[in-house]
Amino acid sequence: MNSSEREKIKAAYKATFTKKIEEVSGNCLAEASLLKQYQALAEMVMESITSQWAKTNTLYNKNESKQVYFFSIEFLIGRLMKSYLSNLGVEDLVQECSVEMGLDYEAILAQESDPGLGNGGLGRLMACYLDSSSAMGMPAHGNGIRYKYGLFEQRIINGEQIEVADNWLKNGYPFEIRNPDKSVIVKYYGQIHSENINGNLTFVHENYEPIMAVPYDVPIKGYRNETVNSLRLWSAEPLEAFDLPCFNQGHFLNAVRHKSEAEAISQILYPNDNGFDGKLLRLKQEYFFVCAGIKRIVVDFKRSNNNSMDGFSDKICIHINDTHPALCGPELMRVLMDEEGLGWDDSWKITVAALSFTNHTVLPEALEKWPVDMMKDLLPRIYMIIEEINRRFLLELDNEFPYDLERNHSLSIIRDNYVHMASLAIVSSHSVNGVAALHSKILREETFNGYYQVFPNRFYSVTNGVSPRRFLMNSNPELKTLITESIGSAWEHNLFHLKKLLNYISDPVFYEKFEDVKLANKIRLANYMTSHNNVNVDPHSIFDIQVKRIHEYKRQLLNALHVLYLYNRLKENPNLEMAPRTFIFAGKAAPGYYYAKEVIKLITAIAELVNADPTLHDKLKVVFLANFNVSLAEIIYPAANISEQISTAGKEASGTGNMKFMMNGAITLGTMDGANIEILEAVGPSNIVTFGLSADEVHHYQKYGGYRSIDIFEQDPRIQQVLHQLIDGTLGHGLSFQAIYDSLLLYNDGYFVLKDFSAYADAQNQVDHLFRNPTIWTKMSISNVANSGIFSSDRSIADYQREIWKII
Ligand code: NBG
Repeated sequence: MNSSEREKIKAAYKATFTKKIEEVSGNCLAEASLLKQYQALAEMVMESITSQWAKTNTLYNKNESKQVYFFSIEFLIGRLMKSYLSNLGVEDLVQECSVEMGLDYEAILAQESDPGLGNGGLGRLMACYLDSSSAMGMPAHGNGIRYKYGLFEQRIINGEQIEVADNWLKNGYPFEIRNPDKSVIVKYYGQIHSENINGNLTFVHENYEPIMAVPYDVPIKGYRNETVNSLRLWSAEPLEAFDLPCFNQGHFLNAVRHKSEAEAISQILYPNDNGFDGKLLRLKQEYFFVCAGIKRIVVDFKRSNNNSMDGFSDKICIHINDTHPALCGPELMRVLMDEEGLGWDDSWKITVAALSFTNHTVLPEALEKWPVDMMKDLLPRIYMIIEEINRRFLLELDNEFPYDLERNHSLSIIRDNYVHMASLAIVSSHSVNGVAALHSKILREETFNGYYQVFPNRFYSVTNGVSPRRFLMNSNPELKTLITESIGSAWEHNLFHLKKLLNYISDPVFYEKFEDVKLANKIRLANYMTSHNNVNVDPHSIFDIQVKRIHEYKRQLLNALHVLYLYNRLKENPNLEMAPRTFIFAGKAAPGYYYAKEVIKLITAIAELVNADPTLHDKLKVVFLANFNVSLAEIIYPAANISEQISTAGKEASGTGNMKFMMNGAITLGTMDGANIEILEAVGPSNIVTFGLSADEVHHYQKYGGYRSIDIFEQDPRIQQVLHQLIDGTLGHGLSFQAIYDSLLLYNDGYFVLKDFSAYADAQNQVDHLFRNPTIWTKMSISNVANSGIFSSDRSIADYQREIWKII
């Protein structure tokens, strides 16, 4: 495009935007608020996407290519405006025009609320997979719940986490289209009876409570291509908003009660990450989006397939993201048998061929199981089908492993009066995969070993990935420009091309520019910390960052104890030679997770102690950033020097923050856990710092004992000092962290914090030495960016396509 063409396009954009402002606000541009400016821009974006969306849908409706549906209880999509603009290829233009019109582009974008429709990695992974599928022109859609209130907003008040409801829809959401014509009725409770209709045994559901599932569709636009896939989020509504007879009889409250009971289903996201909350409402949610999603898929499929279900599993993949959508198995069976009139065997064949399952955790407390009575009562027909699936599965087991009653019982989907959702998902899917090599190995050898012996060919491994568009190009535009200037733009479509950066590893000019980019990003984060935390930090200090959900297994505690130890060393020797350090933490604790909240309190208490101490001469700073979410994450990753990935080995299925940090040039300081192991393989041992027990060692201790935390305590004066400080008032008058202290000593340190402490302190020392040699450090940092191609979610999607969905 030459410059006069560009000027013409800009003039047209400005005119349309001005007109749009009038339409959405009834005011002229000069008087329009930032919110109205954002809404006007959002409408323009939707207008330019919707025709491509319609075209994509028409193409898909012909059923020519196989389509994938991700069923997930979470989709942590983050703000979308920037992605849309950049995927449309108009971001520069809009930014330029905004400046020329005297508007504040960044402030306009900041009007968008961050849809908190997920807790953490599991939901964010889905968002990255949708982004990648569209970027690769692959038909894949999301199917989930449109929570009215997403994950709570976290405030830190007096050092403690306070939860505030996240009313993300308060100003409306411009990127969704409500499609009430595609609503589905979901049936709960009631009774089932069988009838002989035309010689066929038919199951009839009576006296059920109907709830209307109304879909809201969000377009997922591909990067600089024509593909627009859909994220379908279901909202619960009553069939009749108002019970008129009830109202007429004067029972006003009862007349609306039904409405709020129905809406409750999509009202809130359960705030547990890697944890299970066996509430009835959660089970209702799980069936809600499964039932509605499957119904629409079947209706759409049949419409373009001469009203027949033939070839369904050749064209449709239903992907079960963790166990929450495991009811997909029995629900698809129900539809095929009760609504489509197929027999059990045909239905089962289709079901297993259509379903695939990804497991995301091995923590026993996170594995879902529902009481039989609850399931039977709420979902009577589904429960019948689960029983039958199980009966047939046990028969097969009996044939294969006769007389092995104990083992066969342990594999039963229904056991000890619970329905085990992972078992259900494994038995009804043709594939089961873990999310990193180590995790998949643990699934095969431990967690699901019994199933692995029965279905050895069902097990796969696909290492997670993250969207390079969101987590590199859009969040670190300076680095993007530098990379493209150096190696051309092919990497934007194939992240493996980043390897070409290795040619610059000894180029001083590139070095300097690379360091400048990192510094600029650190200054941006430092400014954020000044304005939000009222703490001034030195942007030249090591930005050592741990951001993720707060969980015992992720061991923020290990990090915090080490900070306290470093503080003690500095107090003892103020001339201690060390590079200044800024320890940055962020992450939410589940509201009911007392211990995790204590850890937040501990970190903020340490921050108070350290930041206020002038004798440290700014060598040490500690900051806890409130309300970690996707938008904050986008500012944090580009500014990191150190990426803390210090979970107890064997517990973190993969981690994806580790990949986002790496892509932005942070050095991983990590245990041999999850995808850290593959990061080590990708960058080589000299570009990462690892430490601590291996998963095998942890497993061994857990199985056979032999670890006594008290022994470590008694032998290590550093640990003694730090642990005493937890309870002796050092951290604030009247503040005592007895629960943490007890967990480490009285309850024998279940996450091996003390066991790994010494190795961690050594690793931190190593980091300090490396950082003090800028040439080495920058080289390590460049290597990390250059070798991060494998962690693009485009690669993960390609793996899924090939291995699991068998899309050629
Ligand atoms: C999380 C794991 C992470 C993993 C993400 C995405 C759950 C249940 N699991 O390690 O803890 O990266 O899933 O796979 O949230």
